[in-house]
Amino acid sequence: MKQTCLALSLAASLVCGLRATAAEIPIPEPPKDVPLAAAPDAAAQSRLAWWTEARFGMFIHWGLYSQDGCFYKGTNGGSEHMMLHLKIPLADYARIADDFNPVDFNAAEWVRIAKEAGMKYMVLTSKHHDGFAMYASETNDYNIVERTPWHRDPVRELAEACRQAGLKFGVYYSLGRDWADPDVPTRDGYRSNTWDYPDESKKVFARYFERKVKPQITELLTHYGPIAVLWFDTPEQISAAESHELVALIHRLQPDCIINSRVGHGLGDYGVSEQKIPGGADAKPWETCMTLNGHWGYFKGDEKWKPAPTVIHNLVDIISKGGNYLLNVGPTGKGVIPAGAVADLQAVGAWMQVNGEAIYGTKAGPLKTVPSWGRVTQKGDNIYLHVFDWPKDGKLVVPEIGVTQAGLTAHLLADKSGARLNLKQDAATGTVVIDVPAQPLDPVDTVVVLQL
Ligand code: FHN
Repeated sequence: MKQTCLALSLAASLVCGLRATAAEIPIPEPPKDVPLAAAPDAAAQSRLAWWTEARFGMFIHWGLYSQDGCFYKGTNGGSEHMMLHLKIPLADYARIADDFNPVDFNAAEWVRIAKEAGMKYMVLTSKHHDGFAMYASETNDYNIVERTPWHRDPVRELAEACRQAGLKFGVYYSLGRDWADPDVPTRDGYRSNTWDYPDESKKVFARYFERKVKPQITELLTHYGPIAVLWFDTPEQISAAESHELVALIHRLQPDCIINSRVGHGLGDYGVSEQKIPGGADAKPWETCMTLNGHWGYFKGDEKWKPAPTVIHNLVDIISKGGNYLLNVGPTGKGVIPAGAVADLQAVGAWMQVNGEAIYGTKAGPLKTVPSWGRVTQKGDNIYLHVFDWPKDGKLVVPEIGVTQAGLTAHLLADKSGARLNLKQDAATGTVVIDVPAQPLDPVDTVVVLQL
């Protein structure tokens, strides 16, 4: 009797465990980011030159969790963390690979979508928290080439397609979370695989670091040509010495590869701001990474795409504060970027086609205050006034540009005639008032160029 009750209660808990509702499943919260310990030195600034010019990139979360939109056997897994949320045994989760066959994957198509959106770099998940390598890893066979019927290497194909299209290619790597390895502890086990490997006290990060992290970072940096970015995630229990060792390894293998701050312990070339845009500018380089809908990995049914105007305003806001924008798409298990995401990115690309000059290679504008009508970026002697809210009275007031000088000129970036706009500058305050047409050229963001 006792045995039967026990069996029934275990079965019930398993079924209940698998039946988590979407409401109970939290969207992954960002790790507590450690700010960069120091501003980039000359070598880092040199490495970052292309990245600062690029400003806008595509993040791609693609893995076994994409197979059925973060659902597992009909149960909502909530996100790319579905293995954790549903506590799917590794042996069962690995079987997703048996049917993972993205026959519609086309690297050139993904790169075309990114390029036409105005994106200049791409970062693909090479290994997410589930520990499954989305490339031909020699460290173990738990990878897309050996364990799926597809037998292809998307890191190789995307790296090549990016090179051919003139985009930079980088890889995301989950550093302190790996649910396929017995030696990856996290704080109180909160993001560990405690269902296959229940005893956190037995887990030794250094063994995982030697057995998997270093060999995989080495093969990513030696088998695929130039890797422009190593985008680490969730450093968790890595030690300072291991973070330093990892940075040294990367610089030894590919000195030009830039590293984000989630390599841990204040190291890295730039800081990460996940899903949020900081209030003010930051002297140190930083990047906002953001989902286009509500999920990183492809999530069945999430069609809540950020409208293109929102994406454009986010991009301009970020750059006006000196940051980069890494915008995420989650392709399906068949290797297709969802149509809603593509349509969004096409609309962003149309705006970038006309206004890219005011984005690429620009930095935070010279204004002391954020104008009520929009944002300001700068490149050399050009100040780009991004006007979101067009003035009703035909007068664009630019407060305190910090310089008062004769010879200031203004024109509409989208007006190919370059026709000058009348302007007046207050000698005392430096405030400039520009006479602008009754209607904006672009309802989302019309750019007025103020030339010093
Ligand atoms: O847990 C991950 C999450 O799945 C996703 O990869 C994001 C992307 O920055 N990083 C972690 C959450 O902060």
